[in-house]
Amino acid sequence: MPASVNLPAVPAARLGARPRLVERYRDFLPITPETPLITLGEGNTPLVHLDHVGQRIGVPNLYVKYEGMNPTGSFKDRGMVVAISKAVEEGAKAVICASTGNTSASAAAYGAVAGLEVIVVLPKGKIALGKLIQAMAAGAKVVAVDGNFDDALEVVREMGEQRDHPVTIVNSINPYRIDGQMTAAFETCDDLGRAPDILAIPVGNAGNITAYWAGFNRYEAAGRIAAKPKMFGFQAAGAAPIVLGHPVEKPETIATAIRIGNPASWKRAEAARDESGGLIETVTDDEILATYRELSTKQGIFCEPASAASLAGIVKLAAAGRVPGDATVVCVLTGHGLKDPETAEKSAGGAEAIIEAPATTAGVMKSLGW
Ligand code: AN7
Repeated sequence: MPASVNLPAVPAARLGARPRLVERYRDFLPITPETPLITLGEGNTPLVHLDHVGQRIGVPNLYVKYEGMNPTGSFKDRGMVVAISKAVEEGAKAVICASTGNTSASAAAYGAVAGLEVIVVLPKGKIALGKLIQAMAAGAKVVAVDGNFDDALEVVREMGEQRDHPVTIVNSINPYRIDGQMTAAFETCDDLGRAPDILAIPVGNAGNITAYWAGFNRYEAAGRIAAKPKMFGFQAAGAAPIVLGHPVEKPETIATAIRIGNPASWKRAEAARDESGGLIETVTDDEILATYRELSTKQGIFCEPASAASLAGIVKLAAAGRVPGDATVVCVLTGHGLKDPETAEKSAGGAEAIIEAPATTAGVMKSLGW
């Protein structure tokens, strides 16, 4: 018998130590015996206590859920693993999404392993470099359109409706995306042993705030938690349609991931806010970048700018006395810092921040001023 037929299976006990996301939360997901088991090891992301920042702002029970630790570096993998698995189950050959970058990186990776054709429609020139490269590396067809995310999503909606070339949309208007993303709320509760008092989250297309709120509701209904958190959503000041109460024609922010002027899940974000007694407010690019730097330099956590909006919002509200000091607060850090190397480099002082020296001990010591 050829050796390849005899490859040992991964021992069951080892799989049990770090169960697949869709297996761990199977009871809450639309998984059937026919759903293929596609996985890249998504979920199980760290809940990290923010000692330094928590002390500084007077909220000692402050945590981040570091979603940058997912396989493609963002929370999108939780929903994408379900959306792609269901697409395969339902016989799809091609998937498509509009994206500010992370959805496309995730769709490209999961589409690749599932053997699907992947088309990603992106706002030209507005995608952080790491995300663009990820989609290209995975072999997705990358289409850059002369418009913003909202324009790209409109195109994708229409592409999903035409019948000449059947294609499944994997944006968060696909309900399986929301189903999968609920698992982040489940993990947060399982790790804390309860729900947080406040869940802070960046809001772009508003799929994630919708998913967390659905997740907390499902967990409460199942008797796993006794109470639900207040949902605190944060939009970038230059891309804040929900806060303003009307679409923003030309959204602008350094946080390109949430540069969205007309969120698809607008109404559901408002419902999460109102049903939970929470809020959706703005943070400026300066506030986002200050928190982004503090996370890196004081906590060792490197996230992308959009992610820092959640903690930036809590920092701002705490300074205004609007976060109780005894509250357990979880801020979702949605994506990894390596996604946007250009902003990271600029924020850290650019090439000038690098000390040049001869390749000798004496030379390096001298350059350090020792
Ligand atoms: C890092 O990839 O919309 O409110 O096309 O990448 O669920 O849209 C990304 C969104 C927050 C906002 N943080 O989440 C896309 C896209 C990061 C993100 C959001 C996004 P939603």
